Amino acid sequence: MQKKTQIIATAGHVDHGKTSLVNSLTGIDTDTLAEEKRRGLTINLGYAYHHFLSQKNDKNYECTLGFVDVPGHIDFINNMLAGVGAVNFTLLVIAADDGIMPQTIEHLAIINLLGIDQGAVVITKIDRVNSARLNQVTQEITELIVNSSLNEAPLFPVSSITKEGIIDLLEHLKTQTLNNLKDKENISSRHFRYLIDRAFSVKGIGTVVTGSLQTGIADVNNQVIVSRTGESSRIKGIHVDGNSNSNAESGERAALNIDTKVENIKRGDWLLDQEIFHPVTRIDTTLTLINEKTLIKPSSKYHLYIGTSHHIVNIRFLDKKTNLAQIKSQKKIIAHHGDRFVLRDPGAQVTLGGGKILDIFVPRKKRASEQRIKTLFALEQEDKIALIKLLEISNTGIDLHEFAVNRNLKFEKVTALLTELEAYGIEFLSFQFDKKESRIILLENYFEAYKNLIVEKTMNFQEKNINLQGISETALSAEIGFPGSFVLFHSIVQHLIQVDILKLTGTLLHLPNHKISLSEEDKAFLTKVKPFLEKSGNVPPRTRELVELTGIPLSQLDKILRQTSRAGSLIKVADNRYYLPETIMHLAELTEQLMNTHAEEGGFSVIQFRDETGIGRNLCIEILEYFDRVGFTRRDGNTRILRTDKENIFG
Ligand SMILES: Nc1nc2c(ncn2[C@@H]2O[C@H](COP(=O)(O)OP(=O)(O)O)[C@@H](O)[C@H]2O)c(=O)[nH]1
Ligand SMILES: [Mg+2]
Repeated sequence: MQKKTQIIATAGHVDHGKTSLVNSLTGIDTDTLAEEKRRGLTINLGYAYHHFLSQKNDKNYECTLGFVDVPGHIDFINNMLAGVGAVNFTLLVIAADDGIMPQTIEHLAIINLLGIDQGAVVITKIDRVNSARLNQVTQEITELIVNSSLNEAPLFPVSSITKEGIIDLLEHLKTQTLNNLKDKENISSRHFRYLIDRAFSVKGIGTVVTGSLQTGIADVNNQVIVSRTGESSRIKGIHVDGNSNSNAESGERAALNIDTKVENIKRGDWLLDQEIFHPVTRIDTTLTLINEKTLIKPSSKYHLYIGTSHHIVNIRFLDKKTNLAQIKSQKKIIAHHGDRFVLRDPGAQVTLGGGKILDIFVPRKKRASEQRIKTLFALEQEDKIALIKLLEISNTGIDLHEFAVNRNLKFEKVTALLTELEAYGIEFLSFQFDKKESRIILLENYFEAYKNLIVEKTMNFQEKNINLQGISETALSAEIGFPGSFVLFHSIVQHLIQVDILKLTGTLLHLPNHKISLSEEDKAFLTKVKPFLEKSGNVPPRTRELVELTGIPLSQLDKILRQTSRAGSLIKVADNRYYLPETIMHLAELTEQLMNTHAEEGGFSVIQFRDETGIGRNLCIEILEYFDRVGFTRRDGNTRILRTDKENIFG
């Protein structure tokens, strides 16, 4: 039988009858703590379930109404935020006798900031008032909600003492559950994300967490990441309100037994798929203030509530005219596009505002440039529109891996979006990199503009430097002032080589028809020098040694060596050492083998390179530094890694 679940959080002022209402609806008392009993007041989140079978269009459904009962008292607003932070449906509870009170207003503001637009308003304690009072309070509530996300929510007058109105409310909630087409999209297109509200240890079973699946599916034996530590952990068992299950889906609450120490987990942490684990300290967001006059000071520390977690952050508006802001947190935050947050003041006394996460990949520079603001506006849109708008404005392309992680999209979903874009006739190029499945897409128009510029600059260079074979990739990139990443420029150049618009000789780029002919003198020189270089293999003679071997005077030899290397016939590795291109190619091949052997360690050292090639250490360093310069390798501390295939650099 198909399942349908609706998780509902209560909200409203203390003593207005939230806990009694959940009890009337489910028969369960959620105030279970001794202190809660003694004080007659909810402190921590309480959970209660109501199960029922239902039918729709001749189909049977196993349905669950899950209630998260939150505290109304101002002292426990943290817990209230954690409760509503995990749901998309709320019951705003207001007592008929008291009417609208401070936490009624504050909780409604929070619901509004969290963008919760599904829910009902429940007027409780109607047994205590006459009909005139009920009409009056109904009128006041209608006026209160009109400008909030609950403006379309129905009103239910009830009494938990006489049970008047309870059945009507329950029937309404049941219908809502059935109509709530469980977000199939959230299950098929998005990775597993699970928000933790409790963690404890059970004798003989181990660590158990309870919480809600925000997206995706949990299956027994899945490996998931524990956000606090980044460690991988196995799901050993799944309980959906009391019953052992083989899986749980987006929208459901579930208890998971996981293979991790309980000390590693707290309320507010996440379990998530490895693919989307990306903790950050800077996030770009929208920010709406409840009171427009509130001054947000970049130097103040604010309280940020997101999901079921709490962080101390700095926040600043990126642009005075917009509602775009940047959050900076000392501790890492787990968030994804579209997540809502609430901001409270430095003393954690008042709710100031809230907003929506736009981007967890914040650029290090130009954080509030015109281009960045445009990008953030594009990011406000839903997936497909955002992709189209980003393509239009991104002259440095869109990194699809980042796009997918930011939005918690499976890569298949991104690929499907690209197919849709193509069907619309939007033309773009897709450049693939070594990182698995990662790609940058670039609008055709931008590519064309770069192509024309590259051809023009290469031609100019050739005209000005008639005795040079071509221009290096780095020089060309600087020449056209390429605004994007090294990898993107490299990919564009590679693409132009493949379609015969550019040609690579040695490490120099030129137009295909461009050839420089060596002077007779240079040719004679090469014929004379080449045998010495060939004979000496991986360690060619230094310039001074060549003087002795060839009998050509140093100053003259130096000049000809430089000239022939500019023409691409020799490669200058150090000031006093020139290599034949084929020897460099051979060393590059050894380097690739070395990289393969040491892939697991993440790179190779100078010593390993020395042992592989049999070349002395000092010369090894010179060769590797040359490889770094031309973009074949990259140094990272004591190790080196390959940046690209040797063919891309050495032709
Ligand atoms: N007369 C009357 N009292 C109620 C009703 N609902 C709750 N109460 C009482 O109001 C007090 C606070 O209720 P509780 O559910 O704990 O409120 P909460 O703080 O919003 O969870 C308790 O003494 C309840 O018995 C109602 O519908 N009618
Ligand atoms: Mg309560």
